Amino acid sequence: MPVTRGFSRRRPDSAGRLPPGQYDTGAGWPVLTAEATPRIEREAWSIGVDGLVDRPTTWTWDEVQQLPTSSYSGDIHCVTTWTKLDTVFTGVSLDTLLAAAGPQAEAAFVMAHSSTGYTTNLPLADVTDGKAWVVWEFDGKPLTAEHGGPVRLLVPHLYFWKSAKWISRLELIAQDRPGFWESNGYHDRGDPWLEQRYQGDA
Ligand SMILES: Nc1nc2c(c(=O)[nH]1)N[C@H]1C(S)=C(S)[C@@H](COP(=O)(O)O)O[C@H]1N2
Ligand SMILES: [Mo]
Repeated sequence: MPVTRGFSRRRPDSAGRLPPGQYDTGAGWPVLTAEATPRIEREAWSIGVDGLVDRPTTWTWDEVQQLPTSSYSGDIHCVTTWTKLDTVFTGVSLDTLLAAAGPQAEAAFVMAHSSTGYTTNLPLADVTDGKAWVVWEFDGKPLTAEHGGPVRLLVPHLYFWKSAKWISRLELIAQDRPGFWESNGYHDRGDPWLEQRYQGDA
């Protein structure tokens, strides 16, 4: 079957990797922040896992560095239609944090909290089994403040609003409740391949 290659700004490797309605943003990385960018020293940062867990646990920057590191190599997708291909983030898997805290049987959702007050909700199943990280490096360099440094959440298989910048707390809950953007019209789950952009989308 003949294939006609039309004019395209897309890099060849974007074929098949762009979810519907997304474009390849190339080398750029847009910044999307609802609040003022906080300047948080690594030494002042910590993350807590609490709510419906057997062992509520808080890790400081030094303590999180002692955990086994884990990297993500792949793409990220923003609901504003940019996709960034071939990103590399390094941090720790949420599986590691959750295993330490011990989710209770009733825990079914996670509310991710930023130290700024930003929140986003996720089914527990979307942040377990190697699907989510807290990360402090992008392309081998410390994550910059504008992109959520020192440490942000990374849930790359969902639209990027789920990846809370300046992450400080993961609260395990039984009943789903909307976070910041989910209360402002965004879809509850946000799967880019299903184009779950806004409430009412599939
Ligand atoms: N704390 C916080 N986290 C946030 C946001 C925000 O406004 N505040 N914006 C979200 C949205 S809509 C997107 S697309 C990504 C943007 O991340 P970036 O600025 O690193 O591209 O962060 C997400 N996490
Ligand atoms: Mo976004």
